Amino acid sequence: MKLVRTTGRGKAEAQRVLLALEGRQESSAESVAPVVRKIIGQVRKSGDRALRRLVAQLDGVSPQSQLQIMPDEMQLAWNETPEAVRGALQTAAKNIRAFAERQLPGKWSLAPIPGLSTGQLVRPIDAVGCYVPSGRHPLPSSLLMTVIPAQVAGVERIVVASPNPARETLAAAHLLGVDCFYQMGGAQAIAVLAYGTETIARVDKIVGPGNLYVTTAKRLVAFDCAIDMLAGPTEIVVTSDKGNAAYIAADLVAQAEHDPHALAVLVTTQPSLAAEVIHEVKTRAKSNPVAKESLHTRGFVFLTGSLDEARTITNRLAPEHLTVDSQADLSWVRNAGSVFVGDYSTQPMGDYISGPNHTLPTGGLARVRGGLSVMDFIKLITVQSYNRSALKSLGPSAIAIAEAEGLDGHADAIRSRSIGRGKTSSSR
Ligand code: HSO
Ligand code: ZN
Repeated sequence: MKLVRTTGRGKAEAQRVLLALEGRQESSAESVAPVVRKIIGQVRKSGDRALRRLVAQLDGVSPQSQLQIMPDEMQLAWNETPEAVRGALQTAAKNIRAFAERQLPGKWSLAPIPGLSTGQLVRPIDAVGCYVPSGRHPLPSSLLMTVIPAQVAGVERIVVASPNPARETLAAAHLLGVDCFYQMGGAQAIAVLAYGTETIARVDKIVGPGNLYVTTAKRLVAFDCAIDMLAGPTEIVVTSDKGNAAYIAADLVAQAEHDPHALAVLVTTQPSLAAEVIHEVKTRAKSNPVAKESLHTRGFVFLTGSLDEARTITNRLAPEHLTVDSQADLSWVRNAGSVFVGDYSTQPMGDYISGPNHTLPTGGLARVRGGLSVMDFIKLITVQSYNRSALKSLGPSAIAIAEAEGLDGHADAIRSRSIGRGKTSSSR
């Protein structure tokens, strides 16, 4: 990890590092965009035929096998999954579901004046696609994290796409009762979800993490099909003066092992903690080549002159995962995807089992949004209902604004309900 001092002679360099990190999302997307655009074009033009070819070529799915995975196959995967993993998946699912249920907003109504009722309805999106990557590691946990909030929201058609899904991923799908699972991945899967083929209907929104091809495809289809967010490599920031160096190092290594481009940062005012963590990380990453690489290139320890500065830097980084020392720290946190408090709240617990979603904003997106939630799968539809006297009471104000905007048709629509008011004095 690279030690960055924010005081003394290190100040200017620290600013440069911070500025670079603030703009970290600008990715290598451009390099793969032409290929991805071509794949999307082929799927849109030739549908199933193109999909078959691309899936055979790029996902290694044999041309004979069915792209749709049938429920009995998922059942079989469940049966063959070790008891301990099944139990763990059940516990995780229960906690993720309870958390999502608590997040679900309700319908309500409000009467600004007698005779006018305004309110909101909560409606699920009709159809969503959950992308579950199976690159370096199969991620059954990501299936739980995307499908469960969609189910809690009441989404009717949930389509899961995953290339070469692992047994555990299929088992997780069985546990949740997923009935629409396609083995397809990469840009071709995103294209199918966004535009459909002769046999697979399109969805309204695509969620879930993915590699550079998936992310680029999501960006390219985003005008035609909603997406959750453009998720980049995993990030961890630990902002601590009192934490245990070994625990902090273990958490840094844990998230760093996801990706050679993962970002792992410690922000502290304590030189001794900085030194200990750097030392511990070195030892712990030895046997973990991916973590070793990312910690070497994208591992930073910011040693600041004050707590205030440590907090400002943390908020400027707007990390995906943030660990702080105590509950009191929550008061200064403004930008973070998910916060972990204290020595025992190790981040992998959040990745798997606690309940909050692990699909989180990266690349500074935590400045403007939180993690995936039930809110990503619903719409708030507003409603208003007037009786005649309420229209009479608020109508003149609306007419005044309509006239100020020069929109006579608007004013007339209100007047036509004969609420007993002619043109206002300001009318032309
Ligand atoms: N830390 C990842 C999620 C994950 N970890 C899945 C293990 N499996 C992004 O939040
Ligand atoms: Zn993780």
